[in-house]
Amino acid sequence: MIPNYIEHIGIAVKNLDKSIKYYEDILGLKCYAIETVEEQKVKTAFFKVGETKLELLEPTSDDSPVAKFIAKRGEGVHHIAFAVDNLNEKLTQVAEKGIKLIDETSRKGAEGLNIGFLHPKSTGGVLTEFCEK
Ligand code: CMX
Repeated sequence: MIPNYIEHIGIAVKNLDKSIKYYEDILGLKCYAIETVEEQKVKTAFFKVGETKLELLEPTSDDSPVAKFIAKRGEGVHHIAFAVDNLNEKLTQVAEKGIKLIDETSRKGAEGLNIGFLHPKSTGGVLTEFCEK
């Protein structure tokens, strides 16, 4: 299974406004969308860098997976998302190869994408997301 490209890199932040300022003022990128994903308990901000995006993730509650991540590890790179075709088929394929899935089947993520996560404990410590338009 070959992913098409890196769709986005997720970055956990404590304060979205403060972090947006860094990416805009220092790196010169432009935030093109801010979206709250209720199901994931995060507020997101997106930047395009070529074909790949950066997704800043601010937790919206203390029991958000991102709040837990920041409490344990601090701010920083949280996950890598690969664009794939036939998402559910790809999740099944990697599970058959022994990878632990967080999502057995796809669910809805930011920007209306279908998403599915692989557990970092079976991917060498990198929380991995597959997504499909
Ligand atoms: N990257 C790497 N390792 C991670 C991690 C991450 N993002 N998040 C947690 N871990 C590690 C922890 O450090 C911990 O390791 P140790 O046992 O060695 O300390 C282990 O995984 C278990 O972590 P935990 O804090 O006990 O948290 P949970 O098991 O409750 O949850 C996870 C971990 C990955 C299953 C959960 O965060 C999850 O389901 N994530 C997917 C959903 C998500 O992250 N949504 C937010 C973004 C959504 C979006 O992009 O829209």
